[in-house]
Amino acid sequence: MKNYISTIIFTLAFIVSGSITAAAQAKLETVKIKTSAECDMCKAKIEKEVGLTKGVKKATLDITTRELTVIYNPSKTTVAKIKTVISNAGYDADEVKANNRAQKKLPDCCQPGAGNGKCDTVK
Ligand SMILES: [Cu+2]
Repeated sequence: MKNYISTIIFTLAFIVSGSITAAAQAKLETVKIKTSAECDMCKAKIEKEVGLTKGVKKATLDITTRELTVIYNPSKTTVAKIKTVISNAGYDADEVKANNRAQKKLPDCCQPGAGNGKCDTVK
């Protein structure tokens, strides 16, 4: 009887751990998107907006290359959707241009070409 129970427990544990592993391995993809980020403030904003997007696991922006690396679940979102999020935040995303109104709302130092890390001096 004791063996019977431990066999059941072992089998259940095996099944549970198997499905957890399967879920964790849900196929993730990585995409690099060129943005018009100018400074750390832009970096923080883009990483936050994209990071909160459904299906996005991780978003990291390298401010020296302006490239955003996004790890996402392709069954939950698309690259086009991610680019739209970036555009709506006020930044270019590859071929997708920044949403004009959102871009105008950005601080002066975050406007395209204004950069040079001046955002740090803004209140
Ligand atoms: Cu900025």
